Amino acid sequence: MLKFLKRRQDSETAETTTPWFKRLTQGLGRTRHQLSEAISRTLLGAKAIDESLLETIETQLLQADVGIEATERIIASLTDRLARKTLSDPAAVEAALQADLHQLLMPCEKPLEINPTSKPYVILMVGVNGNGKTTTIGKLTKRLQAQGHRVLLAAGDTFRAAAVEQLTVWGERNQVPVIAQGQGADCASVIYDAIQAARARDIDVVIADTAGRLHTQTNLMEELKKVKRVAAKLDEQAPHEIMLVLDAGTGQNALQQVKQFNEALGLTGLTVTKLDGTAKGGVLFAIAQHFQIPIRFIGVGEGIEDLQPFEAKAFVRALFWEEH
Ligand SMILES: Nc1nc2c(ncn2[C@@H]2O[C@H](COP(=O)(O)OP(=O)(O)OP(=O)(O)O)[C@@H](O)[C@H]2O)c(=O)[nH]1
Ligand SMILES: [Mg+2]
Repeated sequence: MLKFLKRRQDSETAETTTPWFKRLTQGLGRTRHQLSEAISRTLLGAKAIDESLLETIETQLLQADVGIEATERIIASLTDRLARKTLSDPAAVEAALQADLHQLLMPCEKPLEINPTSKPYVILMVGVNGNGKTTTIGKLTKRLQAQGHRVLLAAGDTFRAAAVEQLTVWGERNQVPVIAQGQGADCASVIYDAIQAARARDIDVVIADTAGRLHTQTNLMEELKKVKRVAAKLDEQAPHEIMLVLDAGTGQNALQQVKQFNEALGLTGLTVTKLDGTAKGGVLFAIAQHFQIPIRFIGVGEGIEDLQPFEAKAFVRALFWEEH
């Protein structure tokens, strides 16, 4: 890449030298290739900074799954800057683009905080089959334990054959109790039991697994509404967190998932997994444009360290990071 586009990597900060930032930059490799590298190449070859350049950038944002509305918003901002003559060179365009992308994500940067007065604090994990709910529970358990919380897991996926076993393995790995009733049991009843058990054992946090379901399966969405009602019988604030787990690789379909699960349950948080396996990581911008739901965590791999709280600034920096 040309010298003038050399990133602000002069400013290697503590944030960009952490192991997590390295994982994040690695994990976002395919999305970076699709989004920022393509844009950098465009800027590099640009003869002039004009509307036609912005049109090319517009196409590239759309191709990277940023979505129509978010792309329009970013291009409107760049067009405005162009009119005010603040985009003097390619580096200025890129800096402005990064600033706009960061601003778009900022409202979604709200880390999960366990309220100690809600005991147990109940986290209900929901989402489409295979999106990473159970794995996220395993990683989250470790994270919460490291913060000093006592955790209990509820095996609320009573549908899939090996689901209870899978959660039990995570329980053993983290040495936390798992409350289960086995396959075919009533999910709401398992979670009710788990909250009661947590009370009896002085547990701080209950994380409840649920079976994967499509947002279009109304009967299965009704089952989740029931879980919510039943949990509220023990504590009217429970579940305190209803977290939808999304697979970044689903791209724009993630928007439909958020919409439908939110309408059914009132989501309080999102986790976006598998950013490492996809070029569609731009979907985070679309999600941020459409919903005011906090993105609590992002996942960039299968390892226990590969789930971290979502930080808008680190995300954008990693997306535009250039290896030395
Ligand atoms: N590469 C990668 N794989 C992930 C990530 N998160 C989860 N996975 C993998 O995705 C697969 C499905 O994960 P699960 O946790 O079983 O998904 P689930 O939502 O519980 O699935 P169901 O219970 O069938 O609905 C597993 O192989 C996980 O290891 C991630 O951030 N990156
Ligand atoms: Mg599962």
